Amino acid sequence: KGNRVRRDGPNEIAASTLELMADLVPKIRDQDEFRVRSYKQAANKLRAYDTRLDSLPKLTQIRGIGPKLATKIVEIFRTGTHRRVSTFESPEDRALKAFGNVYGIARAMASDLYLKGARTVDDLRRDPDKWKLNEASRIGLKYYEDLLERIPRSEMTAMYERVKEIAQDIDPKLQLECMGSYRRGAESSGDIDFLLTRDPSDGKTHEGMVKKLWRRLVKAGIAHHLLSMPEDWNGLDAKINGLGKLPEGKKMRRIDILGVPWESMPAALIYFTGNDHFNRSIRLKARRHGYRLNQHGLYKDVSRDRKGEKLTEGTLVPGIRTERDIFRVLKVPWSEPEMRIP
Ligand code: DCP
Ligand code: MG
Ligand code: MN
Repeated sequence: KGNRVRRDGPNEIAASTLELMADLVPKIRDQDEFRVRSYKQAANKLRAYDTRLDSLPKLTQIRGIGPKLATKIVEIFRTGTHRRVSTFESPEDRALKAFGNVYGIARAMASDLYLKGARTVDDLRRDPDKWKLNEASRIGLKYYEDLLERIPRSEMTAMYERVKEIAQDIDPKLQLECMGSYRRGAESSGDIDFLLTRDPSDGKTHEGMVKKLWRRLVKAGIAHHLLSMPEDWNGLDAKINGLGKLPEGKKMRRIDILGVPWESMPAALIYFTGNDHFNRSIRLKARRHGYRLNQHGLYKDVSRDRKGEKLTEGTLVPGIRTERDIFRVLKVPWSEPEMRIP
C-alpha cells in the first residue's frame, strides 16, 4: 500500500496512452522536456484516482492538468486512443488486429485468445488444439493469406458468369446478381456477394434454391467450405457464408449468397449494393420521413415511442417494383450503384 502505483484503475487507458505520447514527443518535434514531463505526471495522477476522469470539468480540477491536456485525455477516453499515437500500436492492438483478419475469429474470440497468451497468427496455426479453435477459424487460418488478398474485377466477373450459368441450369428463371463492391464498379473486391431470387408469377419460387445452388457449386469444384450453417437452408431468405474459387483459380475466396423473396428485391438490391455508409444514410432518411427501410422492404406507418424504438413493424409500401421506386418515395435523388459511396 502507499506509493504502489496501480495499473488497473479506471483511468489506465488514458494514463498509458499519455505515457506513449510522452515517448513520442521528441520524435515529432524538437525536444520538449516540459511537455514530456507534464504527460508523465498527468499519467501518474490519473492512476491515483479510482473514479473515471473522462470529462473536462473533472479533469481541469486536477492540479497540473490544464484545458489542453484535459481535451487530449477526453479524446483518449472517447476514441480509445489519441490521433498522435494511433499509428503506434500496443502488442494487444497488434494481436487483435492480426486475429481480426482471420476469417472465423470474431472480436470476442480474439480478445479471449489474447488473454490466454496468443500473440500472432503463427501461434494459433502452430497449435489450434491448444487454443481450442472452432472449425470455422481453423479454415480461416488455413487460407489466411489467400483471404487477405483482394479479388480482381476480372476474376469476379468470371466467377459471376460461371455461377450464373449453374443457377440457370438448375432453373432458367432463377435470377442471380453479383452485389457489394462489384456492383458499385470496384476494380477489386474483398469477397463475392450473390443475391438469388425468382419471379414467382408462374407459381414457382426459389425456395430451397440457395442450398441447391451451393450443392451444385460443390460438385462443380467451386464451393469448398461452408462456414456459417444457415438456420434455414430451404427458406426464401436463406443465407450462406462460404469459401470457394474457380477450379482454375489459385486463391480461395469468400462467397456470400443471400436468397430473397421477389417482393424484397428492390430493398435487397439497395441493401446488398451498399456501401454500408450509404445504407446508414438512406435508412436514416427513411426514418425521418416516417418509413423504415431494411433488406426486406420499405415499410410505412411504423409507430415509435418517444425514444424512437419501434412499436409496430408497419406495412410494406405498395407499388414498389424497383430500386428507383424506393428512392422516389424517400425523395432521394437517384444515384447509380457506382455513386453510392458517401
Ligand atoms: N452491408 C451493410 N452493413 C454491414 C455489412 C454489409 O449494410 N454491416 C451491406 C453493404 C455492403 C454489402 O452489404 O456493401 C456487402 O457487404 P460486404 O461486407 O461484402 O462489403 P462490400 O461488398 O461493400 O465490400 P468488399 O469489397 O470489402 O466486400
Ligand atoms: Mg463484398
Ligand atoms: Mn460480403
